[in-house]
Amino acid sequence: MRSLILPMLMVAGVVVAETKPFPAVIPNEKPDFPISAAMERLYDEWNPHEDRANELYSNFKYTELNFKREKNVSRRDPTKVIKVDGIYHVWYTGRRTECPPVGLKKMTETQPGTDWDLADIWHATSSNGIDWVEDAAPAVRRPPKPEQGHRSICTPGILVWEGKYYLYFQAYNQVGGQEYCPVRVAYADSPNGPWTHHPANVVEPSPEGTWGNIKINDPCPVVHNGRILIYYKGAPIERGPEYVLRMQGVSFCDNPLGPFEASTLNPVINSGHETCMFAWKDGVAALVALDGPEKNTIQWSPDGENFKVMSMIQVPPVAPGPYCPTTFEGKGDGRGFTWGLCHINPDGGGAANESILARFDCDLSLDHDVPVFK
Ligand code: AAL
Repeated sequence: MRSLILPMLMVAGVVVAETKPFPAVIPNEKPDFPISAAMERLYDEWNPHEDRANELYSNFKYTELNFKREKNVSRRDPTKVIKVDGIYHVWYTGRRTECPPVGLKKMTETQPGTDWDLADIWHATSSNGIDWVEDAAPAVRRPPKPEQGHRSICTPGILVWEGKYYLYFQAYNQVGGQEYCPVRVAYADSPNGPWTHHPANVVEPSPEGTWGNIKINDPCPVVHNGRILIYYKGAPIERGPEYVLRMQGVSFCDNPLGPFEASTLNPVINSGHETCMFAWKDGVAALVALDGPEKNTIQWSPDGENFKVMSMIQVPPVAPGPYCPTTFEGKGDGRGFTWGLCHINPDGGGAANESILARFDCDLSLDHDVPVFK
């Protein structure tokens, strides 16, 4: 609300606020003379000192990873990076097939429909976060038929909880536009495995007729207030323009093997494609990219359910997996991150080509004395 002690002018009996030119030195406080709607917003919604003073704003720099590009080999949707005994670890969707994706109508038992079809979960390690070495075989393989996920397991999210490791992933029996896809989990005592498939679904699509009733994509675990939160993208049956696709919800549990209980407020993010949530101060932040009216923003929520847009970002990483250890500490002191891995579709088509992994560098960290990439 505009201050009540505005300088007033009497014009033909009508009281109007005195206008003034906007000063060259941007005032710290909202001026008490008329300003435009954009300048009102600058004070009410944003920060008069621009994004350089905004801790949740950053630019992003990209570097391709050192993996050799091979025909019909795809790497995408990396987890967060974790560091254990001085070694960085990441997991991702890995596809090695006899041909490129042939589309949903032509796919066969051995020919993939999409880039994430006929996939397993692969693992790579690094001593410096720059040079990566991929294991010789998948870390978690598709389970045998008829177990859920026998066609493809993909788009993993890592959780470190009480000294154990949990990989959540999309589990498809059939990949396609309208196919049922719950989240499953595999667990291990070491990041090097061996991994054991948990035999039940841990996050189910939401009930018939609701926003996430077909698939749960991109499971993204965060620890907040002593609980495990799994964020995900939901997809309803596509029945025309009234359906807003690609919103994100959250489920809670105290046990990493679930079953997770959905927030009654879902969806909690109205935009975005792949999920990227991380602990920030005593709440949860989300990097929201690619789709929806609030794409290319960073948002924050004190409770993990009610998010506010904090910054607008340019060229954000796609499917980001940041290195942010505080995300699993659950101490209410999330410190953010300065780098991570993401994927790129160098040939343009998201579902029809091989993807590659890249490293991004940024400054979404509370631990930098001197801001970089702002
Ligand atoms: C990804 C994710 C989900 C989608 C597809 C594979 O980047 O959003 O996992 O289903 O693309």
